[in-house]
Amino acid sequence: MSLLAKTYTQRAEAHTNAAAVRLLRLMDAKKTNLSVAADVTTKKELLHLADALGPYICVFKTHIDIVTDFDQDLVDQLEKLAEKHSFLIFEDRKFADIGNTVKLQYSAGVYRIASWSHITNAHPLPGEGIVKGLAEVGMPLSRGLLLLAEMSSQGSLATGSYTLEAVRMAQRNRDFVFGFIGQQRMDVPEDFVYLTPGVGLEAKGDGLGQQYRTPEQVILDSGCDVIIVGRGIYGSGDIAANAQRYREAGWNAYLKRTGQ
Ligand code: 5IU
Repeated sequence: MSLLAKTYTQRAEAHTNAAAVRLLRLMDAKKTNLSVAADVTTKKELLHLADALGPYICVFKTHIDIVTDFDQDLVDQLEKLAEKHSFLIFEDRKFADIGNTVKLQYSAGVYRIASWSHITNAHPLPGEGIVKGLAEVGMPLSRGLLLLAEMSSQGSLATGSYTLEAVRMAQRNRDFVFGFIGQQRMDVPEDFVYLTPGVGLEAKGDGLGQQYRTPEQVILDSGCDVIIVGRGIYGSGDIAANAQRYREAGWNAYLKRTGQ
């Protein structure tokens, strides 16, 4: 059976990483492959989005360093909401330094990301030491890592042989690296989970280089697994209704792909 015809639950069997297994199972259980990108700058807004959108999503994606009034209570409450609504937290930190430095950035500082974020991501740019450093912190906590294989923005330099090297790096570190942030699935035998930003049902871009594709293009045509949507959901109107639309579009594309 081809990987793309399998359900998320069936694909969980191909993973040893605890965050990956949890994610794949909860997507089928909740019937959602939607992740919300919560790029908001106050604690109140962030918690509101997590509570209001929690029922519709599998992953809540944060940029914790843009929250002006960040405190430990914010992550305590976020963790409670993750339990309440059964979603995973993904701090979109995009680590990009040498192994020793990212280890400290991941575990220490104001944010102590590893202590609350189930998933985080890293640029393969510095070489494999970045994965090794993050794994030393993340593996004992059952965390999972995504490598940035491609970006959605115009003129991204992460293409061609860079993207292929990202995949090879992931293949060598499958205990911790369970997938990618990318725009299209790469044809390799291993099962990797693809989370894909740059998703919009109406807008085609944002004037700052962002490029949008539809959930169907992402899940069905490009073989990715999770759609990441930010402003398409919280940018205007009824956020729950918007989330439901994206959830349905993403889920229908998955049902079509798996022939369910
Ligand atoms: N994001 C991208 N493109 C990428 C990567 C991350 O847009 O290639 I890697 C992030 C940035 C933002 C979210 O947090 O995903 C997309 O938000 P909008 O749907 O509002 O454009």
